[in-house]
Amino acid sequence: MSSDIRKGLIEAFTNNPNQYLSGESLAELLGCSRTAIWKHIEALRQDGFILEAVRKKGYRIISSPEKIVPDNILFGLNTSYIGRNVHFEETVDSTQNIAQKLALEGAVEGTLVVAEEQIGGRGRLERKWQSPKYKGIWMSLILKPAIPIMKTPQLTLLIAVAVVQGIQDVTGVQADIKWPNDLLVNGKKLTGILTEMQADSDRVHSLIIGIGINVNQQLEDFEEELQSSATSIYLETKTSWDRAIIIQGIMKQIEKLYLLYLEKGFYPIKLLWESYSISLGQKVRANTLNGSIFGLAKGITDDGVLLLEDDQGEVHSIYSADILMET
Ligand code: BT5
Repeated sequence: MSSDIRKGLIEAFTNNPNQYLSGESLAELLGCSRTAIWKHIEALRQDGFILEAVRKKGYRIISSPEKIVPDNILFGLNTSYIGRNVHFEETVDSTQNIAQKLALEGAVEGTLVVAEEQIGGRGRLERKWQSPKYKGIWMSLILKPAIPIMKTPQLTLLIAVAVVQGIQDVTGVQADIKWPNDLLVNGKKLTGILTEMQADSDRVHSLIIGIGINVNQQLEDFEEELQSSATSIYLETKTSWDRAIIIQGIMKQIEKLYLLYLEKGFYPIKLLWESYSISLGQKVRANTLNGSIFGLAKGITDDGVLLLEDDQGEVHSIYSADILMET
């Protein structure tokens, strides 16, 4: 069956919320027969959509299915290109690997890879990222900004702001950002972001931005070593959440901030980032691959690099590190 008709149907229902759309008008809109429309409506129903059919009025979608399927993300998504091309899989090693491959094959900007489960989910420095089935959002987004490599940290910070805002819009949970990529609630990790890239010597071809969000985990869903350091939206709100709606909220914020970034540069993003940051103005320890530096987190540069002033007054530029907050 044609996936264009399926996409078109979902878009038509999205654009006409709560309205009945007749088989005839849908057939005309999508340039196909009424039988084709009927077949696709039945297929949507089998995939878990709840659809109402009323004689002489037409069809109406009452709810989309609970499992994450691409259609759930598409139904109600109001972005123009971020997250509109969804590549979904039930179980993967890492969504990053799939997005890397798609980017090499020329995937369009805004392509989103989503999985219900990762068995080789990773953090920075090949650390493990726990990604239990049906519990969280494990996704990778492909962006293709025409920027030099040294500016890519800006995008990690942009995504962190967008994810904070998206989560807050949909669930009310307010997370803080710990430089560069952690979203914390009361000091516990809710989200991790991993930026990888495909580039030649000075230009970025594709950024592959991995976002892992703990959504519906209960405490026992976390492996023991994370139970005191991690949290989920469920644990913060005592409510389970439809992950597709959260993805939509995040895609909307990413598109908004990304367009702002492309038009106005990093400055407005930097201001927003600073307003959500808990690292700035604090004494922190930065564990880098070249050793550990203790000092005052003074700010971030226009490239998204952290500035740390040690006790001797020397200011260090930190490109990549784990930050420990010391109180
Ligand atoms: C990160 O690394 O925080 C980036 C995580 C990115 C995950 C996404 S999911 C979709 C995409 N596909 C992937 O394969 N990855 C991306 P880092 O700052 O290095 O933190 C890793 C550390 O966080 C681990 O060593 C654990 O201590 C902790 N951790 C692992 N799983 C966690 C979870 N689900 N919730 C909270 N903390 C976790």
